[in-house]
Amino acid sequence: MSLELQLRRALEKGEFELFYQPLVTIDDGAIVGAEALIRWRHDEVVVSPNEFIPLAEDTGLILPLGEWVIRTAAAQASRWRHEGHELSVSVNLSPRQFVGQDLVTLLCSLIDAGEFEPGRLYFEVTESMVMGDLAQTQKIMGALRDLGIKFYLDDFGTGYSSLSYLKRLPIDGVKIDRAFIKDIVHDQDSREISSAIVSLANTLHLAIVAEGVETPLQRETLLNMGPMIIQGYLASRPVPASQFGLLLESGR
Ligand code: G
Ligand code: G
Ligand code: NA
Repeated sequence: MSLELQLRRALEKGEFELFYQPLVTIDDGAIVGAEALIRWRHDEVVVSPNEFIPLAEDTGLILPLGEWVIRTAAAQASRWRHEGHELSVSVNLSPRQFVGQDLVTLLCSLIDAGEFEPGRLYFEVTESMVMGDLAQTQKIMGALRDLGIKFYLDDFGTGYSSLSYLKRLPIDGVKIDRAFIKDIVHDQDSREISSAIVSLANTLHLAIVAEGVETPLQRETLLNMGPMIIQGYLASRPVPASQFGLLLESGR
């Protein structure tokens, strides 16, 4: 069976699952968010999205798959909220979803179903995704923002951001790419770039998330740059929702 067909079957059979990785405040480690990361449980093996997202994008399967991701993440955010946990949930958008899917209609249906908390769902978009047709991007992001969606600019620092975009689009925060965090302790360039991103984000009143924080020393280096949110193996790997629930319970 082709991988494409296997993916279609997997969607019908409910073999996809969202894992969640905590976003925590750098100073006290409080969980303020979760990034939803898709997994495929296939023949008892957990398959990484790197193995199937590119194909899903090429074949258009990313549209139903992406809709499932948004619905599932929004429902999970509501569940946590009803359990008394104040956190946001972010999902990754593919470029094709951003332009090719009626995200506004989808979100309206979630709002009607009571499965969506305005202000708690973030879409993670990349620089290349939003750098095309500025008027079109402003229209899409503006409509979604009006419905209560927030935006993180993902993998920040690796693309070609025109800084004016940061001001002209409704972006709430930037995620510093883990390529910079990886060498931040020993490499002065990585440290200076990270520090420059932090200054820029502070100037523009954007939230800052440092990705891929794995060690206490990386955390300490970032702590010197000011308040921010960190994400990475130091706090936790991405885990199934049930396990994430335990992290939330132990954090209170
Ligand atoms: O979770 P992991 O680090 O293995 O994810 C690998 C890549 O897959 C990351 O770049 C991540 O952004 C992407 N990815 C994970 N989940 C989703 C998803 O639901 N939709 C899209 N479009 N990409 C995802
Ligand atoms: O930004 P993006 O969506 O590409 O990032 C998500 C990816 O990063 C996922 O594949 C996730 O598993 C991975 N990831 C999360 N934390 C860490 C970390 O601390 N170290 C490394 N190497 N990868 C991480
Ligand atoms: Na992401």
